[in-house]
Amino acid sequence: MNVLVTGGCGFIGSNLVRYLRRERPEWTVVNLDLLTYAGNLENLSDLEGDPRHVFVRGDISDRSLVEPLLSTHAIDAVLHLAAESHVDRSILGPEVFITTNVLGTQRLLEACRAQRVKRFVMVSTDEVYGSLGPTGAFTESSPLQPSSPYSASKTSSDLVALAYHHTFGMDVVVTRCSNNYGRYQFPEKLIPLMVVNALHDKPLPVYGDGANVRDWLHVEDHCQALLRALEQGRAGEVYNIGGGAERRNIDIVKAILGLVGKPESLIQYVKDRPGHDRRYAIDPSKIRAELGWTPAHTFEQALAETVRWYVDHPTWWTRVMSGEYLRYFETQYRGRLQGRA
Ligand code: NAD
Ligand code: TDX
Repeated sequence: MNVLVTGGCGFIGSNLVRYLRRERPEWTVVNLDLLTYAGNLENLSDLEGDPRHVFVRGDISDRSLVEPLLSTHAIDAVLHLAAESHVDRSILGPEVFITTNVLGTQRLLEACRAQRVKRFVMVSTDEVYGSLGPTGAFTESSPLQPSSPYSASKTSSDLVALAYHHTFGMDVVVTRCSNNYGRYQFPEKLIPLMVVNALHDKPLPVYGDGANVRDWLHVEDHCQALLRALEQGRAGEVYNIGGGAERRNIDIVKAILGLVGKPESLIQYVKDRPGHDRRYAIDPSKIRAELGWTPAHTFEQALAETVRWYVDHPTWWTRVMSGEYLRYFETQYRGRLQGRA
């Protein structure tokens, strides 16, 4: 079996490429990634020289690249992860989110249709459902009410993928996962950002009152769910993926400070994210019942291991945070810290 992973040099993509090489060693994994600020070949340095991991630098939107790639490598299935993935960036500059996530996904689908790819797994997100009140959880039939330009672009691409199933008969499976954590996550997202700031004794910017809730899932559990969706998912179906680990942001930040031995005085409550979703929670009954998937990691233990990994890999995050990210960090957080809530 030959699979194409798009965005395989990003956080989840690199963990997925490694997971597939380990769990399905006979497969060839072709990794198409543009290497934006979020994509790093260093995330896969341990696979250097592996003949069954083929890296191709390129844009999912470039059909003149993608179609020959699909045919040359006789791609059977695509796991589509490439995207602009950060909500705050989508507020600062929405356009690339529409270009990559919506148009890029449609072009990729079209290339796959032309090349008769047998299965297309669309990696979507729980953010398509919008925000929850204090109780309840998203099911696959919850209304789609995205709040941010990021989540609106993901909702659009998720629906375009389903439209390719309904209209053209393509074999498409959509997954909607909750917040991931683990190694190789770019330090713009909550957990690695807080670790890196704490290690530098910099302020930890908590948006609003810090009581927003996310449902956390270890990235390897997500990878396992994606493999199940690829191998056993039913065409045209949507599968929610979630870990049942709802936590308030402020509790995670305090836990991280405890793990790295830094004082809570580093916490700074800052102006809230515009349109900030209050709470996410996933009902994973469908994927449990149909695909037999359950997460293997428990949050507190896996969070401690994750934090340890960032503490032990300063070279990794120093490198990925250099250049463009540093300029972004300066513009975004200087403003926020001044306008503290
Ligand atoms: P990431 O930002 O770490 O990685 C995205 C990757 O896509 C990068 O390697 C980047 O270089 C690549 N990329 C961007 N534009 C591209 C283009 N035009 N062509 C080719 N490659 C391109 O993102 P992530 O957190 O690993 O998320 C991966 C996917 O999973 C995304 O689709 C995201 O929406 C979805 N998702 C993420 C989470 C989460 O918690 N991180 C949760 C649910 C779903
Ligand atoms: O500095 C911060 N301070 C803060 O309070 C950052 C970066 C985040 N937050 C809050 C905002 C959210 O409530 O922490 C929570 C998590 O924020 P992010 O890590 O930016 O993730 P989120 O916005 O929830 O989106 C993530 O989960 C769903 C991923 O980035 C998406 O790609 C995925 O689809």
